[in-house]
Amino acid sequence: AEARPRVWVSQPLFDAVVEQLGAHFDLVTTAQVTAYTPELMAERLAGVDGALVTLNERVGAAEIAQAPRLRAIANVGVGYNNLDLDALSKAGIVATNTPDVLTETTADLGFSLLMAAARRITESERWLRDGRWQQWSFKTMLGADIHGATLGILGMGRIGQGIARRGALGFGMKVLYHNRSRLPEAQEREVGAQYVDLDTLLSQADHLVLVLPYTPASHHVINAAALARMKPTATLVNIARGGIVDELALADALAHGRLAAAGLDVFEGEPAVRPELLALDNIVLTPHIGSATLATRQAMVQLAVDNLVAALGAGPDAGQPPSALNLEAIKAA
Ligand code: 8YV
Repeated sequence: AEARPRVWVSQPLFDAVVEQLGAHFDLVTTAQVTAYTPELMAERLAGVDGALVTLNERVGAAEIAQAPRLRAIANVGVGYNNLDLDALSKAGIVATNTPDVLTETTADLGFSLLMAAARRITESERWLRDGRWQQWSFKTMLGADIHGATLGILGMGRIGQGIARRGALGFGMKVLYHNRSRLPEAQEREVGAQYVDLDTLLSQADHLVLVLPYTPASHHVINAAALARMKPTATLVNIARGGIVDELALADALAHGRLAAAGLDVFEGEPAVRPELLALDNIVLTPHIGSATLATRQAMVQLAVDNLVAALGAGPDAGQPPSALNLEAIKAA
């Protein structure tokens, strides 16, 4: 019999999914690693035909060069800045991600962070638990309104549109957005958002949510100059990738009253979080849980598995993974 493809799974998965993978592949599992070095990644990828990876696992040209058997990388997550798509395409390796299944869950978390930051919920709770609530007062923990405010969204993909709908339909917000490309008018109407340039977005938003992919072009888009354009009463929420924000500039703006509050689910050096951010009270910090509900995580892993099975030539979608990122680029390479 022909040897079954070998597949490396980088993180412990749900049992039902492991069983499905086991039906098609010989599985290689390894202990969880916080930060892979390129050497260790290369070692993990060296003898396998496919891999199921997360945002922690960087797959670049150096790693691929040492993985002659590798034919497919299934990324669990919609963002794939951990993958060097060019290098993968040149090497003929199919890369896939997990869009759609996490859209609404991640939009929920974005809105939660916005509300928690603007209404100072976690700060209030710390204060209460510290025993500092001596008496009710008119001026205790005054926050900013969500309803009726102007919501700015930077990045208008699926998740951005989910945030826009929540703001426009649920909270009566005026929704402005900026994106690499403008949405068709009908779609703008459907999500209730209006296109503006970046400068207008920064200066008019009462609350700004970042939901754009992390690329060289979006590195530190929110830097000191961008923060200076924002209202001092504004809230900033980042549910995209940490590197989009200059965290030291953000900490400085929050510490000196140039920005009211922030909610961050992602960090430049995660899982490490800068002490400058941890020191602030007007910030809500969550450990990259945007897609973290049981149903959504299961759906993401299932989609990654379906992709991997198809990419390695098995199952009903053989050769046509449901969310491949580079089939065209491989053909062109
Ligand atoms: C994932 C995410 O938890 O989808 C993304 O882009 O950041 C999260 O949903 C993460 O990517 C897991 O690999």
